Amino acid sequence: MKRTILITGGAGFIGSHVVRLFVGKYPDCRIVCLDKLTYAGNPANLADVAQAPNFVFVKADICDLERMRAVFREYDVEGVIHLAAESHVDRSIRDPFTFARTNVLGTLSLLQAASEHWAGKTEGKRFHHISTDEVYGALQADGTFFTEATRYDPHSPYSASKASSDHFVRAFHDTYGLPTVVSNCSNNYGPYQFPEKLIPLFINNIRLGRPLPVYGRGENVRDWLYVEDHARAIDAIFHRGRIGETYNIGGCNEWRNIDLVRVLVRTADRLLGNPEGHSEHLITFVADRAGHDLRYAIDARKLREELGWEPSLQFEEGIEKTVRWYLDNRKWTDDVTSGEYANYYEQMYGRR
Ligand code: NAD
Ligand code: TDX
Repeated sequence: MKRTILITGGAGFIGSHVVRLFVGKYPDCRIVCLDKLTYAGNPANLADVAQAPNFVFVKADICDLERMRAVFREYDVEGVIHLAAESHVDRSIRDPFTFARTNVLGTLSLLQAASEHWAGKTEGKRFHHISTDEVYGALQADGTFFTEATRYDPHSPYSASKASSDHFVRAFHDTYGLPTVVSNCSNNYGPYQFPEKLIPLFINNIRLGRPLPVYGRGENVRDWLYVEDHARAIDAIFHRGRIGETYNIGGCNEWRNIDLVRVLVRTADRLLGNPEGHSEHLITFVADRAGHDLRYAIDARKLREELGWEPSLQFEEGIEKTVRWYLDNRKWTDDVTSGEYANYYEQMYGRR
């Protein structure tokens, strides 16, 4: 193997797509997927690459500094793509400490292990930190965008923890010369997303005839990107992005939640063979999320102009593929919504 790339959070939603892309595209690189396998991490997401000769799985907690040091030594890690995180805003409102621990202290452990292992020999090394557009706060519905120069203004415990981790990454670059790069992406959708997030939760609820809990009036706007396009952007930034830089990644694809939900209902009803409008009555307006950011929208010009990346899928095509995947893979959703998650769902939305 030519070199080892460590991908943290690789058993989660986006991480599994990044691992799949890298395992297939770089057969000469050893891809070490490190994951604690929290409720959001699922080995089934990696079933199709688990036997590949260049794939290694390590079950570990990024907060365990000694373990991170050992992993860097054992595999002589030369590149890191760091996705491991607690990622759900609603959970962060209920349990901010877990978010501070994993997202801040976990990132700090990895940075420390990388800077010790690479001390004095940073040539060819790279630490790519995966972050979110939520660190920039909220936009009004006024056509403005987040750029790489937008001031950080996080509102939720989740985005505050991600913002803090971003600051630590930049501090390690500026203080210790760690070769870092940061990317901030908008909302992802596609296969293998845990069904607590809007799109997979609603597809599952339509299938089961359960209410679709739209927060507030459904007027919040998100910029949606198909997950494989995010994975391709990470590939471009990890290999060709400039050290010390930040790259925004976005779909140029803004939707008000309520409009998106109507598209989901129409698409799922059609694919389920239901008459048009069959599941519309499931749309239920519920209490708004505390501190709910009104609008996110990314200006991804820097990524396009410097690295030539563009989203490849039209939204209609991406949504069709996504709804079809969840309907064709009911067992995947059923498996991850039983057990502990069933209790969580009940606490959040009440018994259905
Ligand atoms: P996810 O919740 O689906 O997956 C997170 C993964 O991290 C899981 O496999 C989990 O087991 C693992 N993990 C959690 N805590 C860990 C720990 N202490 N040690 C080791 N592994 C741990 O999340 P996702 O949606 O795939 O997001 C991945 C990354 O991308 C996150 O950093 C998130 O902030 C960022 N991001 C997500 C989105 C999005 O729309 N989902 C958008 C922009 C950025
Ligand atoms: O039941 C719901 N009802 C609802 O109206 C849920 C789960 C969500 N919503 C709304 C809240 C948001 O405006 O839908 C929008 C999308 O919600 P989520 O899927 O929870 O995503 P969001 O809060 O926007 O954050 C996501 O994108 C940025 C990811 O979860 C983050 O990890 C990522 O950083």
